[in-house]
Amino acid sequence: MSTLDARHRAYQSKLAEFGQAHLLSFWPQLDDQQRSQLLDDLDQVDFVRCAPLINSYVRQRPAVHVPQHIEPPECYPAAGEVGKMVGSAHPTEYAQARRAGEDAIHAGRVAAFMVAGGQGTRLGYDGPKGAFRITPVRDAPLFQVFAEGLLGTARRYGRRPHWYIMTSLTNHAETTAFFEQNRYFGLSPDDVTFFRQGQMPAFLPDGRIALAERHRVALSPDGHGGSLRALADNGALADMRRRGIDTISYFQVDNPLVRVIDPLFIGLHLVTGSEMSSKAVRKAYDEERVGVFCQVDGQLEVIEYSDMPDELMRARNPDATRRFDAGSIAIHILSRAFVERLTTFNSAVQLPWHRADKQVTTVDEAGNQVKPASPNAVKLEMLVFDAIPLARNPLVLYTRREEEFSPVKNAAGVDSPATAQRDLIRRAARWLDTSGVTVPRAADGEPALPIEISPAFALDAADLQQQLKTPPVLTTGKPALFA
Ligand code: UD2
Repeated sequence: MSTLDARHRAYQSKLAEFGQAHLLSFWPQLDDQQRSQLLDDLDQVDFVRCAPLINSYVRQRPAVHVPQHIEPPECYPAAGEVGKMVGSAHPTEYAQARRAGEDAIHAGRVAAFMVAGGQGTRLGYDGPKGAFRITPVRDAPLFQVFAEGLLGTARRYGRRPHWYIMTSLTNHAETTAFFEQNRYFGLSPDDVTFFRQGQMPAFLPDGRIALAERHRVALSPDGHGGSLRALADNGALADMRRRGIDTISYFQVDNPLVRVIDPLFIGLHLVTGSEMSSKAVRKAYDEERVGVFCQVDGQLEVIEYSDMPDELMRARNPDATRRFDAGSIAIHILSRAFVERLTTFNSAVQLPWHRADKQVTTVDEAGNQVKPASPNAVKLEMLVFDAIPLARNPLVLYTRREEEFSPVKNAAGVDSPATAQRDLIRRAARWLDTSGVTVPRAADGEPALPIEISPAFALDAADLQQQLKTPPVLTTGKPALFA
């Protein structure tokens, strides 16, 4: 019997046991290559893990837990807005925290961790999102911006942090090839570790796993919450232990303004004994599509924008400011020991699953592909911020949006390449202003030239001031590059 036949037989009984025998219904019509592809897809499915989820999340909607008390949390103010931390519970000064962060970076205890396994559907870009070109002068891709953040960190703090990058099955090969083609953007291949996240199948409402084609299971990444398990399963946590890394700086692939390694944030995390720390910005408007930090029945949590009760989303304080104003920008520091605690086999914690009803291309009984006009399938995802309530001493640090957050989500309009580029230019102009450089401006106050500051050249305004030996002369309309 061929290996293919043996695998087929094994799956025949396994799928029957799990009520998923339909996945092999087109077997007789498939050629050997397709058969092998189908079996490979089935290998990606953890049937034991899926079985209980089908009952509790797919066939019925999970019961919505309505919290009793939702309050705004206490957050650390943005650096620059207040000199000292608030509250008697946090007497340490920011300067001291920043030094602790710098020491940890210098000692090689900190790694960068980027989640880049998403499908980037909204942007409509065909390829890994990090390959999307974003900077205003060099047209450099997102990946390059982050790589240069690490080069700038090495220049400033004397140590180049290791970079872990989570991809998914669909974009892994393209991502690694892009780094190779671009010679790792000045990093060394030894500085970067890529690994793939887990996959989950899409389910039909009756609990059957959907086929995307006659020989393909409808699989998609299991959400950025899958990153914690993926760090463990792919040996990244063990690798960190070997390298002496105990602190993980987590960010998303879509935000070119991110500070990939921020000494103040890292230091606050360390001096307060936090296991998971998060950055927030003040929300731009009530309906902004960011999760909101809340104190839920006494515990710090993120409530996703789609789950936030309308009256709370719009609630105001007596002074007319927004009551729930701390928007999550998906930047976190995690202690390695915390991720180990959540993922170690004996005491592994399952993050909750989130159900999303999606339009998924499937096949009909004759094997023809069907593109649905409305949601026809259920996808399940884990979200990384669901780890916050499991952490000891979690904290939230406000930061200034214009300095650190302008994501590329949509092809046009809000959170698009155009707004991210505008914000990169505005930030560069502000940093130059602080350094005493005259920035030509148009009548509306916007910088009158494209400006780009590579994070390898300067990480923030103070860094730029030090780096500029002679003040440059900027000319209207003439692109200015600091790299
Ligand atoms: C996320 C947050 C939102 C806010 C916003 C800030 C959720 C549900 N919402 O919104 O509260 O903080 O970001 O920009 O998280 N990814 C993976 N694997 C996956 C899914 C996603 O690596 O399976 C990565 C993806 O590549 C990207 C990031 O996670 O880097 C964000 O994913 P998204 O675009 O689905 O999140 P979004 O915009 O709904």
